[in-house]
Amino acid sequence: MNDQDLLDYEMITTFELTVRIGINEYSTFTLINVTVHVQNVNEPPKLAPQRFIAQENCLSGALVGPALSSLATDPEDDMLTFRIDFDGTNGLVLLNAASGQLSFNFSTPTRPSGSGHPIDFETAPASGSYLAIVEV
Ligand SMILES: [Ca+2]
Ligand SMILES: [Ca+2]
Repeated sequence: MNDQDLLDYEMITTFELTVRIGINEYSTFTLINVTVHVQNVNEPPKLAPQRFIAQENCLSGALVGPALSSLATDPEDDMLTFRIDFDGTNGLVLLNAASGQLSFNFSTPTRPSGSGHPIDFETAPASGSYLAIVEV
């Protein structure tokens, strides 16, 4: 935990102090109340790296994992949108911007050429990096 995590608007919005102002080692003093208001900061959404398993020979349109919206959280509960920032699949995977649902798309002309199914474990194990960036 970082020190900055100790001051979280989503956990506490204000806190109060009583400050003693004195002279001569507080033989004479005044007490004042100080209220500190914590200002909210829009923090980015959180989503741990995900690893999904796909069945070979699946149909185009087959879903890949659960919708990322069901896994991502945002401290302010902002509405999240999703996009692929880097595509190591050459267009084999689509991402729904609203739900974060990944699905296969075998109709794209940019997919690697070959005679078999694009997801065939024995002849051409499809591998790639599927990196999804969650943005608010
Ligand atoms: Ca916040
Ligand atoms: Ca946020």
